[in-house]
Amino acid sequence: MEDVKSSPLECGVAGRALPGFSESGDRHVFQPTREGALIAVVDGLGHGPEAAAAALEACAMLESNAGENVISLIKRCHVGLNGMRGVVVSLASFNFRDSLMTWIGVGNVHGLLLRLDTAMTGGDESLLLRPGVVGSHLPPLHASVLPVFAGDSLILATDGVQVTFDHSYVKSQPPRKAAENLLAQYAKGNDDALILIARYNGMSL
Ligand SMILES: [Mn+2]
Repeated sequence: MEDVKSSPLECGVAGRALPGFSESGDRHVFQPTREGALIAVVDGLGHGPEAAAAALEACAMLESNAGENVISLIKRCHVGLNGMRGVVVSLASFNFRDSLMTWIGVGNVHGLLLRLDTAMTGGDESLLLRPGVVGSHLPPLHASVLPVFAGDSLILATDGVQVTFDHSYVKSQPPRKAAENLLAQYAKGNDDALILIARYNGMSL
């Protein structure tokens, strides 16, 4: 008999550029690391090609250094974006063996960890966002470390998405489908928009 192993982290993304523009300044990263995976959502300030170029540059730096600490990653992007548009970014680094997530947000990329079992785990968690712009002015950097449990979902969404949606909906849908449906329903239409949903499945034996 063959074992069916599910991936420890299942990621679904939906995004769209501001109508009239071909490139979105909202980008994401889903990069495996030695210990787990790095997830990021980046929003280049404004919209159009310059916003997209800055966001792509930030994502490239995050992808090639994904195993670094999230605070080091923010600093690296801050220095690397010198001379370009700034970006706002939220990062989450997963350690699968220890079932831990370390997250940090600079600017206004909304972050929520939706618990499958709120009674057992103490409830949903919101990412504390510190005002600032990576590449322009950084706030004091503090990251939080949280335990994650199988079935928990991480939601990251840019400010082009109205984030007042019914989060319980996310639990009943595969991540990609949930992201697509939420974007279709809640994209504001006056900015680039991106929503990422990552479901933690844990390490199956
Ligand atoms: Mn935006």
